[in-house]
Amino acid sequence: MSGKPPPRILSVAGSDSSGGAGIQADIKTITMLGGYAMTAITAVTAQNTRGVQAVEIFAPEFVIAQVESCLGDIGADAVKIGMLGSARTALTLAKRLDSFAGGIVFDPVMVASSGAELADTATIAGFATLMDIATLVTPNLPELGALTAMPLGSVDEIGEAAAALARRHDTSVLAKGGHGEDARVVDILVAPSGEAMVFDDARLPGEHTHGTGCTLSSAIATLLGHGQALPHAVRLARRFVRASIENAPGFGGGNGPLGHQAVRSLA
Ligand code: PXL
Repeated sequence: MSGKPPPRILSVAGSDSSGGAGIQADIKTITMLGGYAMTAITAVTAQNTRGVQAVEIFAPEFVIAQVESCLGDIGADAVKIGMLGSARTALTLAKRLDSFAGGIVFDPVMVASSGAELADTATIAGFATLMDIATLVTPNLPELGALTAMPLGSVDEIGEAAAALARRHDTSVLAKGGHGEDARVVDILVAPSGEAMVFDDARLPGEHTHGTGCTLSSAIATLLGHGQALPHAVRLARRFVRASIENAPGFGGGNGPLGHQAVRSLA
């Protein structure tokens, strides 16, 4: 091998058989951004661009066994957490990662872009323990609303809700505005101190956005693994997501996948 070894990134998430979201989006993203991808699979979905047809959830012990296999040998520089499958997996994983030294990016996945539920009420309650140990939590607006029960009618209100969540769990929060209807996609990054940074871009045309949340969170984890500071990791990860949306292949009859394979360079 020449040069520096790649950052080792562990994705703890669910599998999307259609390759657009979940573990599959994570592996593509981590690889395209020069990371070494490892996985601990929490659940397997039979899924396509139109919806989720079936789900098998793995026992927490089996999820942790996968985490141990990775951390106990190769090790990891950063961890991305997505769909969890159960409250017990959330709690067990939080305990296992409590002493983890690298960055932890937690995407509090509740609902697939097709509308299918990917976390029940107990699992969402279990998110608190993972937010407590996360470096960054990346809720979209519906998730931020569910986690804070605060109004999200304006950029100011979204910033206040993100700051409340950041303070409560001593974590950074990236409130993602992609689920809004506005012509601009505004994401707000709030540090535990309440310090905020706004990322604002024109909304891209097209509805092929299946897997954007997974892609963004695993891109941030990979960039943290490369040693980027959090704000710059967020900036570059957003660029990776936007380039992937611009290169979406248009597959499937529903909300189609991104074109990770086409993003050769962030320059
Ligand atoms: O993007 C949320 C998400 C996370 N994990 C899995 C998914 C999806 C959305 O479809 O399928 C496995």
